[in-house]
Amino acid sequence: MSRPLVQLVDIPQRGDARGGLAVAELGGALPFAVRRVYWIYSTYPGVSRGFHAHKKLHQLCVCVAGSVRLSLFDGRREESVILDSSAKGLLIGPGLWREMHDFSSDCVLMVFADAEYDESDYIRDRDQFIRHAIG
Ligand code: T46
Repeated sequence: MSRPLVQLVDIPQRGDARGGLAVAELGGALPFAVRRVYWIYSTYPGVSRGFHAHKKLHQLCVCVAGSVRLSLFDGRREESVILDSSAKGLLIGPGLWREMHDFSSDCVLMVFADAEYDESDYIRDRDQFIRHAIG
């Protein structure tokens, strides 16, 4: 049985009578030390993003508002997941082609990464990715 591509982690919820509060910390929801955080928001209707893989980067994606569908492809299998809760994070390691589709207009996708931005870590050509993934 092969390992699932979609790896979801629970984000502890510490909300109370005042409202919500979610925590992603090292050793908890975060399995790596964070060196960069970015967020994707105000995505225009019908737009899809991603269409690349990373050679080394590890990331945790949390949809803190709205919803988005993420699809992951390892060169052989494809799996898809809808992120619509700040209580779940999607871990994406290296060697996975990712695409983001169906952004809601209010979607805010927050991404925690274990390295600074480095364009040389990206594989943006799908055929090149497949060769890289399955040899
Ligand atoms: C990923 C998915 C989930 C930077 O200068 N610094 C950054 O930290 C990032 C993330 C991007 N950029 C630049 C590079 C491009 O010129 O911003 C522009 C848009 O980046 P990109 O087209 O790669 O964005 P997405 O939404 O397709 O992919 C992003 C991340 O780049 C990627 O690592 O896994 O979100």
